[in-house]
Amino acid sequence: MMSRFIRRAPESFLSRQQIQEVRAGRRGFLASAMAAAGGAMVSGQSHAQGDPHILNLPPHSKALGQPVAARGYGVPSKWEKNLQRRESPGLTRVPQSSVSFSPLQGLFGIITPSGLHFERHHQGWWDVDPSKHRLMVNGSDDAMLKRPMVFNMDELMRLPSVSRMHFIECGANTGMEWGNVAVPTVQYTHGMISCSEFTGVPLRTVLELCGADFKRGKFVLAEGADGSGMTRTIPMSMVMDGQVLLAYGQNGEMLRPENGYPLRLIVPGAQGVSWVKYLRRIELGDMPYGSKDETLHYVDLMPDGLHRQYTSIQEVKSVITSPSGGQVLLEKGFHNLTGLAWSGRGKIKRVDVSIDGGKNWKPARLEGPILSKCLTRFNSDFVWDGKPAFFQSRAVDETGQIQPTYGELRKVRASRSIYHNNAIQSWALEENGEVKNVQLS
Ligand SMILES: Nc1nc2c(c(=O)[nH]1)N[C@H]1C(S)=C(S)[C@@H](COP(=O)(O)O)O[C@H]1N2
Ligand SMILES: [Mo]
Repeated sequence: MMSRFIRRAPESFLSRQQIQEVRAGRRGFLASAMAAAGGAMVSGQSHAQGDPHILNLPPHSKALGQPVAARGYGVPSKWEKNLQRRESPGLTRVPQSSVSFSPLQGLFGIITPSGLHFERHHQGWWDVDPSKHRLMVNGSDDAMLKRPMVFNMDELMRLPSVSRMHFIECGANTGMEWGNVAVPTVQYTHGMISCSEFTGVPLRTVLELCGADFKRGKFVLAEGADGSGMTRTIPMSMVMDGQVLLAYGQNGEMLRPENGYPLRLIVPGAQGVSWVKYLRRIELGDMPYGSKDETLHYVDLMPDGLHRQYTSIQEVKSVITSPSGGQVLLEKGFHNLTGLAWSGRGKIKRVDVSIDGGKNWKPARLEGPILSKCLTRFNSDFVWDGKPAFFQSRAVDETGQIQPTYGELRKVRASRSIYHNNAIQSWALEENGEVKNVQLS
């Protein structure tokens, strides 16, 4: 539901004239806003204008509602149609090799509804028949893994399972800001992150079952079944503590096809590309594999002209999701600043918020649960006096890593990267209430 004080971005319910009406404090705002949202709240309107002594109940208070199980699988309210994952126009040449961004500005808490999870496909998505899907586990030589095996989904789902809440962030999230492109909304600056409860079998369990040599085996190769030939090297140091999962579950049900149904790799803290979807093979080896997606792509161009490889950890980062770019504050007075913080190295320890572009900071309230390698929700009070402001958030993780300013980040990384931009995001609030994406160093 829309807040009375914030117009949602970017596909707003309210026209400029309606915003003026609210500012002028005119009654009937609610009715016109609801009508603009796509439906007439007829009785609401007459309620506001009619005789206050006559109880004029809306139809939903006077008649029978919809029958039970009218929908075998529930869907969001028709009033919430605005909240969609969206493709950034012109970002890629074909829609099969593209990204859809999660609408962070309209989400609450830390779990991303599965239908709004961001998508990144290198070669389009598939709805793979789970009865035909197989996972092969082998070694780079016979001694590396004593019992190579092929599992079907039933066999994998019989094994001891765990459920864990983790974020997944594409390494290219916020990538356009390296060039200070200043895309308009938080959906496009930070929407390649989502967070779910995943269920599956620890990869370590399956490797043990197959008789893996954990002394020689230092890396695994994960391979997807789609046409992108997605292969990534995962160091066994990540696998050994049981955090890497062969997952089939997402938010209490099977994975969505867009997210790799029926099987994907979960690599908590690592960039999205390592979370191979439609997972069909795991190979244990003693060297990094140097596949195309870790030598040509997913490398960071450093100031000295060399590329950094295998930088997979998503460093500490945060963003204020509301108010954020494209939104409009309709009134002065109290507003709740809310946002998300995360770190690929563990738990979030603290988030500070600034309303003056980083001159002064105050700690935000962290909402529980605060979990490792998971999104953390923060909130902070803001009383708007009508003057311009610059909203920023700065996260610190349990290892003591602090989110850098653009100035600090560019000193080390320069400006020609695509991936791993974890700089502090700034939103400028203008006197007319409009919020815009700006880059402060
Ligand atoms: N098989 C396969 N796995 C893949 C990809 C892909 O195109 N094919 N894209 C990767 C990238 S770059 C990212 S960011 C994540 C995105 O996961 P999602 O689509 O579930 O959000 O999946 C990764 N795993
Ligand atoms: Mo990605």
